Amino acid sequence: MAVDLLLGLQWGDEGKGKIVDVLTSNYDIIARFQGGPNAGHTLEFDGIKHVLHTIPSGIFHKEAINVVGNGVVIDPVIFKKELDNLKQFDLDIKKVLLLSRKAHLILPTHRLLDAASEASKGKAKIGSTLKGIGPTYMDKTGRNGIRLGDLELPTWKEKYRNLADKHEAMIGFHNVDIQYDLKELEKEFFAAVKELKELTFIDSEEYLQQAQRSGKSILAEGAQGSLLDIDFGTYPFVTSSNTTAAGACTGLGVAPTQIGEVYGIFKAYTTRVGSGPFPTELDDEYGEIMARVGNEFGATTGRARRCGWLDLVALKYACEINGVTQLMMMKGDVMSGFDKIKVATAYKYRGERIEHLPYNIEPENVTPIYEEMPGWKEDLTKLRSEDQLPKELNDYISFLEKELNIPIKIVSVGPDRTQTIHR
Ligand code: 2SA
Ligand code: MG
Repeated sequence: MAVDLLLGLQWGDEGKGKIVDVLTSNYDIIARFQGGPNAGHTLEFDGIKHVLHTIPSGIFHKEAINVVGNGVVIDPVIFKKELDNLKQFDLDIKKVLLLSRKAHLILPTHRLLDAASEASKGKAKIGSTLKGIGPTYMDKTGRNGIRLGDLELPTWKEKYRNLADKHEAMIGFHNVDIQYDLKELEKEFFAAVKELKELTFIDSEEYLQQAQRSGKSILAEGAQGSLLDIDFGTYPFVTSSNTTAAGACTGLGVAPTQIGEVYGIFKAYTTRVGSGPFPTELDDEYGEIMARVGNEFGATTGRARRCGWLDLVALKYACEINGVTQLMMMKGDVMSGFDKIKVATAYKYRGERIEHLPYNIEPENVTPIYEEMPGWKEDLTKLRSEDQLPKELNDYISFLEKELNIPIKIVSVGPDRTQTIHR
């Protein structure tokens, strides 16, 4: 059986959590392959909203097995809180949640280093979620990291001490005023590690290969979005992992030849949280409505998300990098009542029209060139089938399908599981 991928095509918050939840009934295993508690995957069903950070979005379906892959970074403290929130669901957590021994640990000092690094950058800060993501991946690639599997060894505390001491010295180098009480943070950390060690650790690459051989279906769940990819995103305003399709191969131990469908999720408009260029960003009433009606606030940090029109130049780029085979369009309902809808189909780049994403998309280099079409008036949130969609929305969908040359298979009309139209 192939491994299918589900990826965000913009700057994150496309609605991955909801769609994984909708698709989970088709899969035996849901696996996260990168990122960590910087992610905020929101699921809504039975009138309740749930936000997951590190735990895969298949957790609410009792039959699904959820794997946290080697490419993920885990903060035991946040993980413990997520587990505590799940206690009300009566899950056999040791059975339905499996953690890769090769996943790296976020230490309290990684979080402090993240804060120090951001503070030292001043206005040029990345706008990170301050969850210690960058410093943890730095220790991974720098070959200093502590992995989940290390917790099974008697020497891990020694390794921890050496690394934490080094981090403290590094915090000093940043020369910023970061207040902290490491003893307190460590108390919380060690208590959380103790609970983490109660869970099931596996060699996840081996587990997933074996699962495939025995005919199990696997869905790999991406976090953040393609434009936040460490290689292909708007560097340096990116996260520290490969959020694109290739990240699923390295983050799970799945070969490229084993990848099946690549589901690409995008919003009918665009949002971005944190710093960095955003060519179609709006500072007008349309952007204000997107933010308000779309409830565009960070699911992890609560920060207001920046909003703008759909950027097809960037979206095409993401579809190509990921090899997207099916698209899913989210939040069209938010734009109901707009008299017009705009889509950037090209950029004016240093005076010339271009249709690809250039190296530098800072505002001084890039101005979007828009196509405009009429909006739809109808409230979409109660619609449940394709034949109920208003003509203007169908025209918008057809336009995007033609431009991207990929079918849009799901149109989401609200956050709830049931507000999902299959085409
Ligand atoms: P980090 O913390 O080092 O990964 O931050 C680097 C950049 O990546 C962005 N980033 C995100 N963007 C959108 N959504 C994310 N998850 C949360 C959510 C974010 C939140 O679902 O809303 O609550 O603020 C996410 N995680 C990282 C981040 O904004 C930086 O630009
Ligand atoms: Mg999110």
